[in-house]
Amino acid sequence: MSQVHARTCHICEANCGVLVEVEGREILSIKGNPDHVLSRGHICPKATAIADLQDDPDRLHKPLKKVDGEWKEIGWETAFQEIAVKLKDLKQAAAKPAMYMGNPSAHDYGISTQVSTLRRAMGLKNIYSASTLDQIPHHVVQYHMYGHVSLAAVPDIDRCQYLLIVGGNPAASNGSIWTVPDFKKRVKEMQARDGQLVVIDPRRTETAKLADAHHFVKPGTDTALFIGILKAVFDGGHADISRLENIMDDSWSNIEPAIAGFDMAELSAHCGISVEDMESMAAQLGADQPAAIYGRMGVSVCEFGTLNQWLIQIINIATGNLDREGGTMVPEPALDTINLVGRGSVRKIDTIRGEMPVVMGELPTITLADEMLRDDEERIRTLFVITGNPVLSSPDGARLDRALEKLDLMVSFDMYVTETSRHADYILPPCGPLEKDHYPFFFGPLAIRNYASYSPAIFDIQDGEKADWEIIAELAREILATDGQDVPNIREPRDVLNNMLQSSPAGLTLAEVEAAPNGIDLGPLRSCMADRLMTEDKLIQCAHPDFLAELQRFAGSLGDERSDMLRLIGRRHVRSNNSWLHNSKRLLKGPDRCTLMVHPDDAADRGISDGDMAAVESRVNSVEIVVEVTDDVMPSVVSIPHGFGHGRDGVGLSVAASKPGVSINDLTDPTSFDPLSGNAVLNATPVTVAAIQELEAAE
Ligand SMILES: Nc1nc2c(c(=O)[nH]1)N[C@H]1C(S)=C(S)[C@@H](COP(=O)(O)OP(=O)(O)OC[C@H]3O[C@@H](n4cnc5c(=O)[nH]c(N)nc54)[C@H](O)[C@@H]3O)O[C@H]1N2
Ligand SMILES: Nc1nc2c(c(=O)[nH]1)N[C@H]1C(S)=C(S)[C@@H](COP(=O)(O)OP(=O)(O)OC[C@H]3O[C@@H](n4cnc5c(=O)[nH]c(N)nc54)[C@H](O)[C@@H]3O)O[C@H]1N2
Ligand code: SF4
Ligand SMILES: [Mo]
Repeated sequence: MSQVHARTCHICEANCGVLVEVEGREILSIKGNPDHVLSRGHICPKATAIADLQDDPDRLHKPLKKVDGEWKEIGWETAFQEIAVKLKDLKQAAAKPAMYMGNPSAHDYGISTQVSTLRRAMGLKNIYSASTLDQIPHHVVQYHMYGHVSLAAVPDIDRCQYLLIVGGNPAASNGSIWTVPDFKKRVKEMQARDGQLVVIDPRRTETAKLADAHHFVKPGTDTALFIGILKAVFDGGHADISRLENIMDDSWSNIEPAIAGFDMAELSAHCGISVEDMESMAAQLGADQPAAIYGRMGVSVCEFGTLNQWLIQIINIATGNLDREGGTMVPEPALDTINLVGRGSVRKIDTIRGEMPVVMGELPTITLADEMLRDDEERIRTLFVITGNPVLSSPDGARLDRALEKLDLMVSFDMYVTETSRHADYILPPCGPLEKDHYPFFFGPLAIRNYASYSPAIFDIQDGEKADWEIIAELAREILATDGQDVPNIREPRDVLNNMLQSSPAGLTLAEVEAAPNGIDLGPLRSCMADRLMTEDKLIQCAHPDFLAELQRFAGSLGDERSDMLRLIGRRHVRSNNSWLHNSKRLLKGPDRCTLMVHPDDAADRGISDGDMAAVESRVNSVEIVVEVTDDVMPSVVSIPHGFGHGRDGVGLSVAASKPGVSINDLTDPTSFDPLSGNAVLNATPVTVAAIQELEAAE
């Protein structure tokens, strides 16, 4: 007899409700749950791929140890003991340890409940993570302006009338720092009530194709656009802070003078968007209608990422749209991590690259390879990688790949032998995804409605296997015991979850949430900023001095000659997720997606046709890749999706190996970064592109 289990998909930030039909341990189907309170039946192709993950023959089931270059299965106790002893020896030799945490750990609340014990056991204060390849600029801005690294205001799309998306592609990504399942339908609903979506992107993306207007922007230049819009808001009389002024500090008055000296024509020339278009965006944002500007990866992972995210907040404030129904609003989720965890921190630390920001204890991942390759006593010699694949995800991944070989001890917490974990001494694999429970711990605070949704595990964990949280907790205890330190009792994730739910304002118990398989809807977002602010004076700190100084730095860079090289940007596809879903047969179906998109004019200039192979070269490296000629990218811009490059030796992903592609991060450059956050620059990489035949002829 088959059974249907309601659950939420854990793969991306949308956390869609799914219905999983099983018979015994066989998965019969995975479909959207029409009754889920947030996703209303929406899913994307990745949901069905959970079946491929669960049943993947390449998935590891036992700990692996590398012996003379070969993998050998060992027992858990042996693995934990050996790692603890090696770590102790290395600590005695004063060898520096480090940890890198990847993206999927944000989608497994169990990991969050245990990892601090492992960090303590390893003697770590700071870690590296995918956050500094992603959204750290948001945290810096939120910390300074609102008093908490995670206090984010998200577009209230269901009541919005004008939505300006800059450098985000939620039609493919399903939203980021914005839990917005069913994005496309919500856009259609907005358009049906005469609302408008406008998109700014160097590529005519899936989101741009849904929009009422799309403008190309030169990669890495959006700061000029934001300043232009803000100037047009002030100069056009569209500013209205009457709703917010009671919760704004005096530094607001510094902003208009700080941008007064910018020239609209110069800003327009820099970013490629006309003065009229900037003025029209300002007028729409400032009109008598709820409106919002939202910016994501395209404006975060660039040199002025923090400045960009600050300007976005300022535009929403200036136009009276922050904390407004239909504008951007701060969620009040059933599990309120904002109130329950500390405000976070923004500090500086000495690194091999000089002083660098450390945000929430996260060191810039762009420095990780250098720290492993340095030749003094500060060299990182031990690395634990939890749910991460930095060889494919961080800039100059090829160099990181080489650096990992120098480690004295590397432990990967991963279910595959990946481009990264192939370097490990030990791989500790978790149980299958449907053997874990799930709660959208980090995503309730980013969701378009206030809600709760808990998913129990569907299958029992197989004999001899463990969930990630158990692996982390048990290894941490073994390390502490080996060191002769106090060994704490394990706090089960479900207990932590229950406590946190009960301590949150909604006061729900886990039992109540569990009894509602479609989730509990706590209603639309509410104006609540005044109560949520965590700055010392409970006011929005409008213009932190760092942001004003950064504005000056941007002003100083405006006249700089930009090289006439092509600019490389990334892209995401709905059938892929970072580096780790390419082993799913269902998702890999269809054409090869790891192509170099080139505008027809740029292709013609180089004698390249669709389907040809081209060599792409940046400062750090070069790759060879098949070309897709398309006017979906603007002239002078080329695009490669990230997360490919599975052709390296020893990778245990047999499906991915059939279409390995190349890694864009063999071209991106870790010497470029956002100085206020330490975040990597992953777009606008200067590159040359040449036809392979031409290169061969020249040789
Ligand atoms: N050029 C370029 N680079 C980028 C980006 C870009 O846009 N352009 N995007 C960046 C962003 S936003 C991110 S978040 C990073 C992601 O970068 P990372 O987090 O470093 O890499 P992922 O590709 O997410 O790899 C996740 C790894 O975790 C494993 N894994 C998956 N689920 C589980 C699990 O439940 N348990 C365990 N133990 N392991 C699991 C997978 O097998 C995989 O090896 O990439 C960044 N890199
Ligand atoms: N299908 C799928 N979904 C995903 C993921 C995935 O890999 N695949 N990854 C998940 C993760 S970890 C994250 S962080 C989110 C990211 O979510 P998004 O930020 O929505 O996704 P991206 O595709 O990175 O969107 C960035 C957009 O910025 C554009 N861009 C590049 N450079 C510039 C620039 O200089 N200026 C402007 N204005 N735009 C620019 C790109 O063309 C791209 O369309 O997606 C999540 N969801
Ligand atoms: S959008 Fe797709 S991958 Fe993301 S949660 Fe929904 S079904 Fe899962
Ligand atoms: Mo991400």
